Amino acid sequence: MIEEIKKVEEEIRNYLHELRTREDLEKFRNTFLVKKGKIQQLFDRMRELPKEEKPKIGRLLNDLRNLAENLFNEHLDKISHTESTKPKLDLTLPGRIDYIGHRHPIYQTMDRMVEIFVSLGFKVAEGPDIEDEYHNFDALNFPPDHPARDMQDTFFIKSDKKLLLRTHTSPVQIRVMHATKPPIRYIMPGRVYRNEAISARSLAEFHQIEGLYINHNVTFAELKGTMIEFSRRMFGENLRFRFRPSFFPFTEPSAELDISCFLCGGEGCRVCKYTGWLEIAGCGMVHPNVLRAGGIDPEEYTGYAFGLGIERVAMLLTGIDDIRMFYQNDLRVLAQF
Ligand code: 2NL
Repeated sequence: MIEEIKKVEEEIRNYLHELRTREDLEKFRNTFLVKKGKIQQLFDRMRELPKEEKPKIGRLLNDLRNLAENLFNEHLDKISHTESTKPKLDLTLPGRIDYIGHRHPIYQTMDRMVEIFVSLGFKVAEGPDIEDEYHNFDALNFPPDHPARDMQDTFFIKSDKKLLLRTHTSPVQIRVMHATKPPIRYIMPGRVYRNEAISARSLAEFHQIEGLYINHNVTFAELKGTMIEFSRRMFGENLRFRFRPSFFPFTEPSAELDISCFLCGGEGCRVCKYTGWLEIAGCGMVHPNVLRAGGIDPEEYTGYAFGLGIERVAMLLTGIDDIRMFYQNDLRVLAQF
């Protein structure tokens, strides 16, 4: 009998390491402390013992029961304590969805435009935001007294009268002309700067994409074909087109491209200001002076060029009617696109 009491005591002590959860504790109780448990079974067998042995065994069994009860209570306390200090985890709550961000609508628009021109055979070039007067104005056939050169229109770098923030991406085209021989077929997307009053329609920093194609016998018909194909892919198949005569110092002849309003189909609406037309690009045949400045002989080569404002296109495609909204970083606006 004493042997068996020792065995159960050992069992109880070995159990210690396994008492971690309420379930473990419940198993412990069911094994040792309930009416049919191992300790009570030993108590029951006291009946068979000779009278003299009963007090001794009785004491041993009481000690054994106390040991088991104390261990049970100790661990119950421990488990209750960790349960009450552990942060409550409610597995029925919906998960938190992290907002991981997305491309800005201006750059989504720019990416789409670049993608279309690349599919038409154009390569992409980039250049510095800080330019000199030569690349930004002189090489582009701006006369010395042209108003765009004025401090009112252009941001000059204070420390150096010759340096400025580029007012268009055209200086990159001059750099490409110097760096490569025709055929040249490049687009230049990028940020440009003009000293303008900020309003719903204009900002002092915005984005442009320009294109340039120079080869033997390039004609205005090819310019029209490229602009029309680009417009169909960007804005839709069922468009009508209008090339209106215009003027830029760097092209001759020059034109402005209108597409029929893709919102009202040309019927007239708020976006097209009830004209049925949307102005989307400027373009023309590269002026011979510009080709010469780029080291290309205008007797041998001709070329076309075009430019589009990216914010303007993004406004048409998103329906945002105040250009400042693109740069206020309000996610209630930007996350919609
Ligand atoms: C507009 C008009 C245009 C060009 C940009 C260009 C560049 C070189 C030579 C000739 Cl290097 N032209 N670029 C030509 C016509 C129009 O942009 O309204 N842009 C938003």
